[in-house]
Amino acid sequence: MRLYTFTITPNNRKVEAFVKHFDLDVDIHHVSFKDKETQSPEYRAINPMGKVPALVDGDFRLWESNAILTYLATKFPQTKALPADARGRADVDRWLHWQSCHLMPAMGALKTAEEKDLSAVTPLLQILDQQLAGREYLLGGLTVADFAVSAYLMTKLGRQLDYSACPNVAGWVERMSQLKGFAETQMKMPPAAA
Ligand SMILES: N[C@@H](CCC(=O)N[C@@H](CS)C(=O)NCC(=O)O)C(=O)O
Repeated sequence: MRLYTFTITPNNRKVEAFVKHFDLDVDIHHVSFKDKETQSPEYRAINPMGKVPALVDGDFRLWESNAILTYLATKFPQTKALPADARGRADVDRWLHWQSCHLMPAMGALKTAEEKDLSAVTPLLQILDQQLAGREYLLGGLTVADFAVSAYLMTKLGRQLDYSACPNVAGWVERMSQLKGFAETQMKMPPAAA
């Protein structure tokens, strides 16, 4: 199984962190944007969107980071990162969709807005904070949803948000950052030029 990735973005880091956290038998390939690798016909045959991440498992080619997360959790049940019962699975799906339909656009808007308008992000953090009250992870035990959502709050922008009104989120992001997978995918800033 081979994962095509580019660690620095949250959609990639969430999957790479999952693989590393559970030491999954997955070959990690960092694509070269400099060489326009994702635009090559070979890569487009894997992901016609020309984006990362993507996963190749034999003749199966999968793209969309959250689909990759649930596929890996299904293929490697020892991770216990995807509940098998209908409600548990639906709960995970809820947070995966919430991340891609709500959190990602709200964070994306922050990047492009001239005036940083937090009005879209603040209510989302409050909802997350309520969910995390009394829980170590989003659904109690560690699931793929924790990887998908927390990766967005570990970006440079995510780390700059004000968490004073949502201490449960702050504690959870800190716990997630310390997990092996996220610690190993921490991007180091290059040393400042002399
Ligand atoms: N919804 C997709 C988003 C994939 C995506 O936009 N990947 C970006 C990096 S986060 C990418 O490959 N950008 C390079 C490009 O568009 O050329 C997912 O979750 O996998």
